[in-house]
Amino acid sequence: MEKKPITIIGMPMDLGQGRRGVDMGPSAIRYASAQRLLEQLGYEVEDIGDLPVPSPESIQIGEPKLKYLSAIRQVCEHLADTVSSVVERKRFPLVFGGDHSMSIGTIAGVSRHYENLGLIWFDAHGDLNTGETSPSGNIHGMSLAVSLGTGHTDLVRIGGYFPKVRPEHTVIIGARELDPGERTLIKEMGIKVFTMHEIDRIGMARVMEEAISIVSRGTDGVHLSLDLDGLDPKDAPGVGTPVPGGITYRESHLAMEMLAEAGIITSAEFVEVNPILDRENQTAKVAVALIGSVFGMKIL
Ligand code: EXY
Ligand code: MN
Ligand code: MN
Ligand code: MN
Repeated sequence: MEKKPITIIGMPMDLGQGRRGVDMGPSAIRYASAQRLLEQLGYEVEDIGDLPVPSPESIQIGEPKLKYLSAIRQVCEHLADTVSSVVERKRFPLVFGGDHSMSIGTIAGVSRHYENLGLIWFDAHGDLNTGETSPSGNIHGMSLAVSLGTGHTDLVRIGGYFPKVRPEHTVIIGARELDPGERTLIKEMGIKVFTMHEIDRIGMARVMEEAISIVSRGTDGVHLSLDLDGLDPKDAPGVGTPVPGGITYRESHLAMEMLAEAGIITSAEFVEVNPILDRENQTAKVAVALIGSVFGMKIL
């Protein structure tokens, strides 16, 4: 990967789910020395700080099937503009979360600069629900559907256009908890999902070879949306929706190392780090180690 200058953006989003603490994720990742590691790898790095997010106590929850819809829309519009200006300055946007609803904004801000954006969604979940299918009304479980153009119009239209990405340029890696509505959408849209079953059967190296080929075919950029709950909770305990039987620490590093080798990633976000649920900042440290691997840190 060329050593493009990097801009870190903190996105303390916690309105997309109900467990307090994930808004401290950006601080936890900074505390695990993300910027220092990237500079040691030879990158010029700026950190523009955290974007503002209203506290859940200070606003109305709104429609129970789309909790905090209006505030999340406003925050994601601001994030989209901020990310877009980073891309315009020919810098690499690296966003620290915050819950996964923020990716609606990140992807809106990135995809306007590409004809066809590829997307790698590393996650235990599909994040493919809509207000109609969601079991929780939490928008962090809808963010991939929204980026694919499916969901409430106030979210789908963020950035002023839709869809942001197409199913044929999208892969999900690590899924092991999918709701009925998500399974239906996966079939309808033909989204490629490498569940934990595939990872166990064919191995992460083969999964990544296939995933890299899918997301780079016919695209001019690739976004990595890495939800730390894609890893096994033993390796990443500090997440709001842990699911046992996840991707191991080494499998996740192999995935990042292969992405670095392929040199295809043009923007990235690391989300769902919740320090309140963590053990001695372990999950933020894992996030930083994975950031190092995707930016070219090698074992030897
Ligand atoms: N599928 C469940 C829901 O929609 O509520 C759980 C979603 C968890 C989403 C986390 C961010 O990946
Ligand atoms: Mn907050
Ligand atoms: Mn997610
Ligand atoms: Mn998840």
